[in-house]
Amino acid sequence: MRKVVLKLPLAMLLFSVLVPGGLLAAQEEQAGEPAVHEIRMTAKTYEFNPKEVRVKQGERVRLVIMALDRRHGFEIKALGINSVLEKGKETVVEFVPKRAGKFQFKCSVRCGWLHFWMKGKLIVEPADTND
Ligand SMILES: [Cu+2]
Repeated sequence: MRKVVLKLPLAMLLFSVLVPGGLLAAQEEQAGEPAVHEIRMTAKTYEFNPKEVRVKQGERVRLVIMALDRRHGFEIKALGINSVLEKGKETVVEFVPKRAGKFQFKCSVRCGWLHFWMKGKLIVEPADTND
């Protein structure tokens, strides 16, 4: 019986140590920091998933992209973004889209004969004007 009583607080302590991300997010919200729109993506020969990413003008966007099979790249020329995606790692690409529109993203590391077809679309919707 005594063992159980002793173990429970330890488990709770461990849990709070293991989830600092969640605690951090809560702190950010309290401080009035703008929310981050996080989107997880994967890249593999020859496609991005999702192929179409929808965000809002003026919001902070965080793309977390995992290259599954080899090194790829992620480029949005119009926004001056170009990152190398190392195989098996998550690459974080953060930006705030200033204007609405459709922007092509594509692989910027030659990854095979269909490399040039490895692309997708970022759709930036206009910021809400009715609030
Ligand atoms: Cu490529």
